[in-house]
Amino acid sequence: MPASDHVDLNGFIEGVKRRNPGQSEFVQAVTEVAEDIFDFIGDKVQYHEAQILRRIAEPDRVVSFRVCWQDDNGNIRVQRGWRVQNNNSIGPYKGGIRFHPSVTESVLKFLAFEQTFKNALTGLPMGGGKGGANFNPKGKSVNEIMRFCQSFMTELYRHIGADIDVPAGDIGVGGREIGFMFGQYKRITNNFTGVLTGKGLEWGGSLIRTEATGYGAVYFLQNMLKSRGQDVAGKVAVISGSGNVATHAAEKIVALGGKVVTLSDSEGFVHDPDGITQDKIDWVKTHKTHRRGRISDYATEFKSATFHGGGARPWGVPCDVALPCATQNELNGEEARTLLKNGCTAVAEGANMPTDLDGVHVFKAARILYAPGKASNAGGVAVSGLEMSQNSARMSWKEEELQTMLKDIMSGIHDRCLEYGRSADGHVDYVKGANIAGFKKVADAMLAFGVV
Ligand code: NDP
Ligand code: 2IT
Repeated sequence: MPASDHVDLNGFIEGVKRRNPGQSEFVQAVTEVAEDIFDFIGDKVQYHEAQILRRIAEPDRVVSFRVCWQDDNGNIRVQRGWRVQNNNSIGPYKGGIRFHPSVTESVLKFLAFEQTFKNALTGLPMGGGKGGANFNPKGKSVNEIMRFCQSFMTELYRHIGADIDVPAGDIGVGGREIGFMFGQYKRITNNFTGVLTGKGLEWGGSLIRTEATGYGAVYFLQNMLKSRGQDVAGKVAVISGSGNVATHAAEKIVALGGKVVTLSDSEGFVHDPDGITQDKIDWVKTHKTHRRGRISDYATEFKSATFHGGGARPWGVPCDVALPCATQNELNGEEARTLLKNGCTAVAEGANMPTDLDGVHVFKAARILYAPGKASNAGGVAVSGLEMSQNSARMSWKEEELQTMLKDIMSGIHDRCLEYGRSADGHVDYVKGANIAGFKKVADAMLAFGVV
């Protein structure tokens, strides 16, 4: 066997750390995947020889650029923007854009790496990418957001294209921001093409894209529960976040007869023991998106709820199922143990890498139903893939057709996790299943291409 980083897991991780100094989120994401892949490729010499994991863990390219814009007071502001194109072996780069002050190259590299596996799991032809900027949309006027989006796209446009790289939304980027970016792309290139997804319905968007990530996460949870003869109906759910993914996950839990008792934002969480009903979810959507308000106001609006501030997280509230839907590393090992102690038996991640490595190990060891984001939150990018298909064919599918496709894709991902994650005693390690199934598809394509 030729000398290879793949021979020894610790040596491989040390190499990743050495080559990516200070990039803890990226190292964390690669470590979680490598722990499973090393077992799988132990007896598969072709993957070692071709250094496949080493190559997937090195982005094809990282583009970084300056984004200048002018605030409402006339001050010139300078932000940093990026697009990480991780891997396009099975299709054009595809993944969201995040605007948040915590965005760094490390965060976007971890997200683009995860996206590569997630997109492979959907069964659709999409590679992995991610972009964003350290821009804080909070407290900015709509005009400031528009100017920022236009400036961001004035650089990004040269790196993307319907068959090259197709961005979408993520934290801080929703329909409004996609509109501003698409408008600027079209203006610069004079090209009306499916270069972004999450577009408005009037200009090439797909039905159910907005709902797809949250709904998909609950469909995945449903699939996991079914494998143990259970259902969402009657289950108490703890959810973090109060943005796109959290509110739509909550909506689907409620529609299926479950009870949602928490939502959160970066300031804290609300606990509503009476249940967060559809009316209350609608209020949250309007309050957070259109009024850009805080989740703490929920407890003023609805007297049944209490607000827990200081950045408190909801994992101490007793529940049957938990859905972390806010951000990375929002659930640590201790919080994972608290969830288990309080009776939680299933976790479906709506966010990307919300559970830290300690927490992942706690859930894996407890053998609960635990779905990693790359499997359970893939519904969003899956419907983005369907938006690309509709744009290419210049047609649009009906809502019922898309709902059926989303459900089928989520159960297909569940099947893929079973194929590679089920052990001899019948237990399913969904993290392992998702990592191996995603890896294998990308790896086999890379083998076909030779050394490129
Ligand atoms: P939104 O911007 O709509 O909402 C983000 C939510 O998370 C807000 O409630 C926000 O609170 C909270 N949040 C963000 N950062 C932090 C932080 N550092 N600490 C605590 N809370 C935080 O984003 P989305 O709902 O779209 O995204 C949520 C997660 O889901 C992300 O991990 C994203 O990558 C992932 N995801 C999103 C998909 C999509 O289609 N949108 C697809 C797949 C995954 P606050 O308002 O205080 O900032
Ligand atoms: O993390 C994700 O999968 C997303 N933010 C959605 C990406 C997409 O291209 O729809």
